Amino acid sequence: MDKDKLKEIVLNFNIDSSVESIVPFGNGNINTTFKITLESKKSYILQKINKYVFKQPEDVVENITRVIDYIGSYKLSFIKTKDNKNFYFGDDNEYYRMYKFIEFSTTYDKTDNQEIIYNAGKAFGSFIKKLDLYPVYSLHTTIKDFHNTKKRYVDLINAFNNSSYKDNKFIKEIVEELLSVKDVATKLSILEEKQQIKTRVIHNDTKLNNVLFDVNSNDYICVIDLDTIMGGLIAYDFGDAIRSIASTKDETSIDFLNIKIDLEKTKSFTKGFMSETKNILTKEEKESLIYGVISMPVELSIRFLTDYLLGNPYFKIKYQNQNLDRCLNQLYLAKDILKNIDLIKKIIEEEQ
Ligand code: ADP
Ligand code: GN1
Ligand code: MG
Repeated sequence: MDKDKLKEIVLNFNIDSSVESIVPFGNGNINTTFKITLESKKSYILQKINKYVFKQPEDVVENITRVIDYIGSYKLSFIKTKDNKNFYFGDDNEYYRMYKFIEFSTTYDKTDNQEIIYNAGKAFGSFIKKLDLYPVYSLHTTIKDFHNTKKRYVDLINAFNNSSYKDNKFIKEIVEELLSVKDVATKLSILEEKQQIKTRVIHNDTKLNNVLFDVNSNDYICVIDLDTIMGGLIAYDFGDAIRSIASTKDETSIDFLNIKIDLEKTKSFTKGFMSETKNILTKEEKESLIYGVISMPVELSIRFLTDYLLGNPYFKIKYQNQNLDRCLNQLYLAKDILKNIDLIKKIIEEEQ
């Protein structure tokens, strides 16, 4: 984006000096993020909210505001606009928001450090615990059917049948592989549909790089990227984190044959997560966690492939076939998870 235009946007927020630098920041797949440094040396995060993904950006900001206010003294905080709002609607019809830049923080796309992984478990676990009593239906649904794996299958088949790839042997084989695990991957969606597990406030996007860590101590500072905070099953957050954190390779790897589930990492994350949540979870929620571990990589594989077939409107890509590679990455991970399912189940049970 044009830097002069960005500077103009920044001027609509309550800041006390002029902009010294604007640099693209982080590795998020959805929003467009910049680090802003002022001449006064104060730093901020400016984000353009992705309108294709979030159809009602005002609802997104409202949810985040409510949750931050409810938790109280949360490290992530908005900078208000000059007219006292938590977002700015530009003359380009885009929505922008600004956060205080959290100094001495870092994020990881991947780590082999078990202490950081344990702390990531604590970060997401404590976040959910703090929101245990928050009235779930008072939050906006920012993306409908976000973790409805059953619906994700329907969307994939529609995209495939309507795409120019429908006679492509390679893509067809991937779709068939995904369909071969449909029963086990949609088990959670069905339990949610039948309301057999508690719907609670969850984060819904528990990737490792959505946790800020203290650069010096490795402690977590806070969970960020609260755009999808809304009702869901605890197993979605748990499973999404395991697929992101406990893989031997990161999500962008194309070293497919070496993508495996790392059981030590699974254990460290589970320990941290359960140390915060075990006293608030119901028996059914605890028993459901394993299904999250299976369904989340399958669901994400489906989402990446669907996006690829539609021409990549949703996830940002750095090269043309990236969403196909991401789909394969998650599919290889899902297959290895299924092979190790009894061991993973045992790890979860040991921490309850
Ligand atoms: P996306 O929805 O695109 O993933 P995020 O909200 O996760 O966007 O932000 C992208 C990245 O920006 C994060 O992974 C993190 O590195 C960085 N980031 C976001 N907010 C802050 C903040 N308040 N302070 C420091 N870094 C931040
Ligand atoms: C997106 O925004 P980010 O990069 O933290 C996506 C997640 C996916 C993830 C895969 C709102 O997360 O659901 O799991 O990419 N977020 C949204 O990398 O769709
Ligand atoms: Mg993010």
